[in-house]
Amino acid sequence: MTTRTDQQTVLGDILAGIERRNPAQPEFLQAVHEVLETLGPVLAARPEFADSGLVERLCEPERQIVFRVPWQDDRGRVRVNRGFRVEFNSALGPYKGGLRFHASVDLGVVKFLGFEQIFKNALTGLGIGGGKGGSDFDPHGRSDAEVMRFCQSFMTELYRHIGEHTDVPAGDIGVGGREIGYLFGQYRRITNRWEAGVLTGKGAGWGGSLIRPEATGYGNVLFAAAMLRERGEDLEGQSAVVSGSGNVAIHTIEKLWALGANPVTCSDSSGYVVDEKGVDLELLRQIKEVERGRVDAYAARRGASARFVPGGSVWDVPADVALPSATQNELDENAAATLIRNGVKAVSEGANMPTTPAAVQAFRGAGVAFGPGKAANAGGVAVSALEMAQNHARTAWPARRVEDELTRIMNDIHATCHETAARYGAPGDYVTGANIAGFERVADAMLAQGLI
Ligand code: NDP
Ligand code: 2IT
Repeated sequence: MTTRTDQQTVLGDILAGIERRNPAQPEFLQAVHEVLETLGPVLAARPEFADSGLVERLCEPERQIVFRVPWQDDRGRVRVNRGFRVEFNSALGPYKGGLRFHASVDLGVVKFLGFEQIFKNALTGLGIGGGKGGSDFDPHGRSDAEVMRFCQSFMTELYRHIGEHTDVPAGDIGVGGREIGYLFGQYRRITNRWEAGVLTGKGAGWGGSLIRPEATGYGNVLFAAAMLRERGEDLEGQSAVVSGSGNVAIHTIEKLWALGANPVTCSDSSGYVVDEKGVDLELLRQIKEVERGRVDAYAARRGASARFVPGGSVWDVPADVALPSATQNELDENAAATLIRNGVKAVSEGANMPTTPAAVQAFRGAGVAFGPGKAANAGGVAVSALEMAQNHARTAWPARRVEDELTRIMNDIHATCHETAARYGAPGDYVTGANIAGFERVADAMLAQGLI
């Protein structure tokens, strides 16, 4: 009989091997570390997982594709970027996960995102494997024509690796409806196929699902509400601090208003805005979605209630609930200490891995309800899977049906994480619950499918 301590030692050895083989990939190692440190109890209870090398297999992507993306800017200058697609795990379905266009993208970043995606997608209960991709292309300040040429060049290589039954990309940072349109158009030209299910996040008029743009932010707020409900509270009247001002942040703010909460901030990489009257959603959408502007413009146009703090930390703003919705490692232990001092009750991750390990520890130690991204932001990919289902059936569901399904899925994920944490001796710990529940589903499938 193996004990949890034995298993933690085995996991420590596995981790050391992964660190040796993947130098200079700090985000990937951080994501792996955070999962492996919670798996001891499940490996002790299910020795067949440890005996079959499942953890080692799960940490090695099935396939990693790195490619050149040449394109021409508006001045006629030739530019070269690097493209990535990491097809991490297909035990539960076709690889599924977004594409990120941001200057910081490298193989380690894509691997961290792909690794997280395996467990997130498993938690949705739907048939989707894990993958992620992107490029170090920086879309800031680029014209529509430049973005289109870049997307066409990117897809000219990517098309051969993807397909509705193989690998289904979607959006992430820097990739929204505009980019998915250009990517889909190029895929269709090259393949001469109307293969709607090859990409998700499409426009509602040509194969996209209603509520997909809203799904990540809405889902995260529903997850936060479920965590509060578990503690006998709700979102009504609670103040909320939100970071970011992109797809996830905007729809987080929208759902917070709808549930009676008061979102008081948004941010971007230049600083944050705090608005005493709560964020004016219409103005924020006009600036971000129509004008593709920055949050300082929001403060300038909003009037006396709002102020822009250049370069500051949005987590200095006191609130009952915090919803990090920008990027990885944006909330560190100093920020956590400030939030805790200011009485935060719940933290729910709209972004992927926005909270540093020390900050997660601080929240756990202070008894703050903490929803890890792989559970809390799974609503986006869940509705992507519903988009694939609609594409396959050549139908389109009404918004109400999609939103009802999203609500059910988020409540199910919350319940699964909560029950799993309790079953494995960590009551109230959603990190352990999410990691073990996601792991068990993928590991059972891999075990059944032989040495893959
Ligand atoms: P967007 O590109 O729409 O918005 C990203 C926002 O985050 C912008 O406000 C951007 O500001 C800010 N941001 C990005 N990088 C940094 C940085 N290094 N420092 C500070 N701010 C930064 O992306 P999304 O809203 O789609 O994604 C946000 C997060 O949510 C990401 O972690 C993503 O992986 C995650 N996510 C997204 C899903 C989706 O469906 N879109 C699903 C699940 C998770 P700036 O313009 O200044 O860079
Ligand atoms: O991180 C994520 O889950 C996403 N960017 C969405 C992935 C998807 O396939 O919809």
